[in-house]
Amino acid sequence: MASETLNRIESTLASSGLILRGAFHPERADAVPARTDRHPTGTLVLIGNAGPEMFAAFTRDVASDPDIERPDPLDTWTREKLAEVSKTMDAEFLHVSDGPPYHPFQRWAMRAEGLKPSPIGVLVHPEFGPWHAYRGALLLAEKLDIPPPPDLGASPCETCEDKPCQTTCPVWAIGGEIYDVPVCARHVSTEGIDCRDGGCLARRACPVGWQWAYEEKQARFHMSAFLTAHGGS
Ligand code: B12
Repeated sequence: MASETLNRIESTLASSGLILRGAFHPERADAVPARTDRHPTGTLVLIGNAGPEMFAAFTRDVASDPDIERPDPLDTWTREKLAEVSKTMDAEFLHVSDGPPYHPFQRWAMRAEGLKPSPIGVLVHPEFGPWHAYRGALLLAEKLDIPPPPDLGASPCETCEDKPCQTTCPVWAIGGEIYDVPVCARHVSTEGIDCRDGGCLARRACPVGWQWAYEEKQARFHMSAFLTAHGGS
């Protein structure tokens, strides 16, 4: 990315494994909230993860800090990292889990990186497939010099003939018109051992970026967080 400020954000985040996920100049339709200091947001910078680095840094830090807040240690840790970088950059931040109502992170990601949603709603990246996520957004008052989003061409889902993400879920919780969260949670908490240990089967069925699929420890962590939030009874 062209801007010096973006380079500084990137190097400040480097040790946490968090990465830049694009930036854009918000317009009214983007529904970006005002900064608390009432300066308009000139640039929104998305921060997220892809590849194993963030989870490795998180587990290292959490192992050495028994006080990290549960039941959402990853949220607590990413908030700390976003707060640190915000302070250095005179930015404010929004967390991906703030809400409800939730901030439209996926819509912002489509704007920042030109990604498209898969049939199951998760945005598909041409390299990482569905194996990437967002952790926060920095709101900068300055209108940075940023390049236009990359031209990623058509979504890989358009040429995916079988669309296994739509047909793999054994209980049809995902793949249809809606994502049936109670059905998913019930299955994951009972006979869905494979989902519990390896992550959502529909997401794992994607043929794009499978080499970036989360390792077992990370997959188990996310599924356990999902069950903590959604019970599964
Ligand atoms: C609530 C929530 C859930 C709920 C689901 C609620 C529901 N009934 O769908 C629960 C907790 C169950 C859940 C589960 C998962 N989630 Co979730 N979730 C969220 C959260 C916090 C809010 C979503 C929301 O309501 N946004 C508000 C609307 C207004 O925002 P929006 O961007 O404008 O929404 C647009 C998109 O969501 C898109 N869209 C959403 N679904 C669909 C479906 C289709 C068919 C299409 C075309 C578009 C589309 O259209 C919306 C309108 O523009 C977001 C984070 C966030 N702040 O966005 C993560 C988020 C969407 N989840 C994410 C993930 C990865 C998952 C899981 C796969 C995690 C896992 N354990 O494996 C599962 C599976 C769900 C799935 N396949 O989408 C990621 C997606 C990353 C990506 N690559 O796109 C997000 C962005 C979080 C993150 N840290 O990055 N999630």
